[in-house]
This record gives sequence, structure tokens and C-alpha cells, in this order.
Amino acid sequence: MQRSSVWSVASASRRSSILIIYTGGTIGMRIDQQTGALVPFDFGGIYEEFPALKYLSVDIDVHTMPKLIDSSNMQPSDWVAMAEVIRSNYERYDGFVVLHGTDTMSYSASALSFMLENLAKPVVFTGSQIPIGRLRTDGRENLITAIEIAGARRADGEPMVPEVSLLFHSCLYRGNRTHKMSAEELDAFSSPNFPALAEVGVKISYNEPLISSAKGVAEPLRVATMMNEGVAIIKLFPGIGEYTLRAILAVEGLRGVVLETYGAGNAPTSEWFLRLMRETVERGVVVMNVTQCDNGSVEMQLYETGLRLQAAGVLSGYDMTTEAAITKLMYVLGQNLTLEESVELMKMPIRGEFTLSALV
Ligand code: ASN
Repeated sequence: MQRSSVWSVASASRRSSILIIYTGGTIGMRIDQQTGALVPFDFGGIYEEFPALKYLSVDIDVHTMPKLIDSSNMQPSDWVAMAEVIRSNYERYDGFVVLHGTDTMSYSASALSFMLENLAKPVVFTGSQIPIGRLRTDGRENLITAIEIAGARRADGEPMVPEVSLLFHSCLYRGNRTHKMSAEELDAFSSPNFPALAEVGVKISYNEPLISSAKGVAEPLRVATMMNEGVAIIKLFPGIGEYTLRAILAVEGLRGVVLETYGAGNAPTSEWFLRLMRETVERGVVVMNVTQCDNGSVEMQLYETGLRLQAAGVLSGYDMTTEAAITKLMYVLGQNLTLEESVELMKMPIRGEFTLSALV
């Protein structure tokens, strides 16, 4: 660890200690000089590689996960492993930066937002589109900015962003509001229904009223380690067949479904479809309605096509992303709760994952 007396983090009077949790992804790739192939970068040598980090008012340690993965291989067991690293280092550090592949980063950030109960410290996810070992990498800026945000404090010394967030390009978003929207652009993430928590320009401008406060967190951190994998995402399309849908919904152990519907939460009103939905709900499967649209909220009261779905017992996912809805289902159904308790939790925003004003 290296020290510097240079002050650069907004409103911090003492140095922050940050743990970087490196999970893999493009951000960690550099070119092997001998073979020319992309190989994982050793973040242990972070100060030698990025001397500029010395000018941030933070002390940095790095925890490299035992197996570095392309995030397409991410599994709920990896989320548990990440959450455990945060739990076991929670008292020692002021904030955490998770270096993660971009492909499933929104799923992981959403999952961790639910799994880390009573979180009162920053957990900032970031990654890159171009490997850190390439000249034009976006990883360097993303990494440095994420570290700065994880270490930033408010005027009263409280952490600036004590929640699970995702920093990419020039925006910091609430993690469970994000979606990877581009396979090519450097500005690869969106937060379709919630404003950015901070905008990164010459300065980092925090949107403080939108950011969770650590003040109301009275209980110690608790990590939920059971994620129920008996869940499915079903995207409707004109022509979706009864046998196909029936086969998916008949899967043994199915406990929750995210149904991606049209527009404001609309679905076909054919007899077979609604009967199948009703039967599924009556079997004790929690069915959440989210929209296929890029933004906006489910409002099942708006059209008959939504009302019929509501009458069949399908729950509104309001303006939740699919990523937040599926990981929240895994988290809620992983707790030892009754069906009624699970349904109640799904109907409430528990980590700011949907907008209360959209409730009617
Ligand atoms: N496939 C990579 C990953 O998600 C993509 C990236 O990180 N840009 O790990």
C-alpha cells in the first residue's frame, strides 16, 4: 500500500481505504508480450501500472477472486462469493470497487443490492469495453473514477454513495436500475427509469437527494446467501405457442417468473393464455410483469389486456428492469418466507429498485 498527502476526494478529511474485488471481464485483460494474446492483468501491481492513483486520497488493496471469469459465466454462487468477500472485509474498508465483465454486470449489481442487507458503505461496480492493456482503454478512467467515488464522503464524513452502484463512462447509476444497452459503445449502460446518482465531467457532480443515506441503517450488515434458481424469464411475442409456454411453466421446481410483456404491461387476452397464467399463480409461482419497452412503467389498469393479467394474479413489476426483477425474485424466494410474505416483498421497493410514484 502506498500513501500520499494529496487531497482530491470531495469533502473527505481523512484517507479512505478501498478494497478492489477483481472478478474478471474485459477490464482485466492485457496483452501478453510473448504471445500477443489477451491474458488477465495482475491488479496486485495497481500502483506501478497506474501511478496516478497515488494522487487520490485513498489506500487501496486488491482481492482477486480465485477464478477470473468472463462475466457470461457468472453464476449465483459467484454473487455469494463476492458478497462473502465484502462481509469478511466490511469493517476494514470504507468502500468496495467490484471489477466485473460488462455482459452481466447489471445482473450482478442488482443481485448484490438485494443480498447485502443493511449496507452502509459504497459498493461500486465497474468494467470496460476495451481491455485495460490497450492504449485506448476506457478501463483506466472507469477504474480511477470508481475508486474516487467509493472513497468520497459528504461534508459530515458519511460515505457519499453508501449503496450498490455502477459506474460506467460518465455516469454513476444505482446498480439495480441499470441495463447494458450497447455491445460497442463506451457509454454502454443505461438507467432507463432512474436518473444518474452522479455525473462525471471535470468534476464529479453527485445528485445527493437521490442517493441512499447510511444514517438510517441501524442494523449490522447481513449477507443473504441463498438465491433460489427456480426462476425463469419469459418474453412474449406475437405467436408464442401454448405448448411452449405450458412446457416452460410446467418445469419442476419453478417458483418465480418474470414475464416481459408489451407496452404498459399488456399481454394477449386469449382464453388459454389467461387460464395458464391463473393456474401458474394458483400453483404458488410468483409471476412478475415487466415491460419489454426500453423505458416506462407497467400500469396494468390502463388497458383491458393488462387488467386481465392482473385479475389472473400476476404482480406488477412497475418500472423495474428485467435484471432487477429476476435477481429480486431469486433473493426473495431464497429466504425462508411464506408465499404471502414473498408476494408482499415483491410488491414493495426494498432497495430503490422501482419507483414509488409509479404506484397507483
Ligand atoms: N465478455 C466480457 C465480460 O462480460 C465483456 C466485457 O467485459 N466488456 O466479461
